[in-house]
Amino acid sequence: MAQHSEGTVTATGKFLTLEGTEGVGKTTNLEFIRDWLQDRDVPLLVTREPGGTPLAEQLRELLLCKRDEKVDPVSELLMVFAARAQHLNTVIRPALEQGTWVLCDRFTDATYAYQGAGRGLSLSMIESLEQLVQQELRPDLTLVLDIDVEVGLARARARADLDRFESEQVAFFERVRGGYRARAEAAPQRYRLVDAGQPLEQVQEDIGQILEQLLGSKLGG
Ligand code: T5A
Repeated sequence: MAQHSEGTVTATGKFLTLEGTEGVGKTTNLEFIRDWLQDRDVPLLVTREPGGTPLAEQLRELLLCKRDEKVDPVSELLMVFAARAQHLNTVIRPALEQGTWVLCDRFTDATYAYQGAGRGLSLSMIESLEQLVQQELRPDLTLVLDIDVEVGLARARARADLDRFESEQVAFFERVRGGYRARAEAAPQRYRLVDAGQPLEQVQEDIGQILEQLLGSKLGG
């Protein structure tokens, strides 16, 4: 169940999000979760943030590309939420309302972690935008893949050229990781922290167990 702007609760698909710092293995595990759910005939839409619509993907490019001009954190925050409004209202909400589950690679927890804990923007500023853009809609379940920052960055570096966020200093990612962990600890009914430093097989074993619980309706909204 997900709660909607009118305050009514309707039968909808479940809204799952996957989060974590750089190199944590989100893309790898998103594919695992997709296959796991599809094997059990769950109607599923897989999408990502920033992005998920043509306009939001353009905003993603603007956000990620390296540039000489320093990007103001509030400007960054507003671009993230501009992309989110488009994505939420044209893709995510309609899918959930049709009973389709949505699996999203990052969502607003990334904003709290990167723009909040990482850049130092105030919680109240982010909460105001979250309320404006999402009203009452929140994920039913958020998997936070957690890893030592240096290990994750080494994986990210080995994979591809670094984007604007990935080029930040280790201290920035330590704050981001702390932001994720604090949110997960504050609301254990919605979040599951997964040790992503383990061998991939064990990470996926842990994720599979969480999904079993979700399908058995022991988790989520
Ligand atoms: N952002 C986003 C914000 O600042 N605010 C916001 O509100 C939002 C929504 C782009 C950036 O946007 C910022 C945060 C981000 O910096 P992104 O593209 O989702 O977001 O970010 P990435 O971190 O680049 O995500 P990816 O999914 O592309 O990379 P990952 O998580 O690094 O995942 P993956 O699967 O490519 O894994 C990296 C490598 O590790 C290996 C994989 O094979 C791969 O080579 N690996 C493992 N190796 C050993 N053991 C394991 N258990 C492994 N798991 C994976």
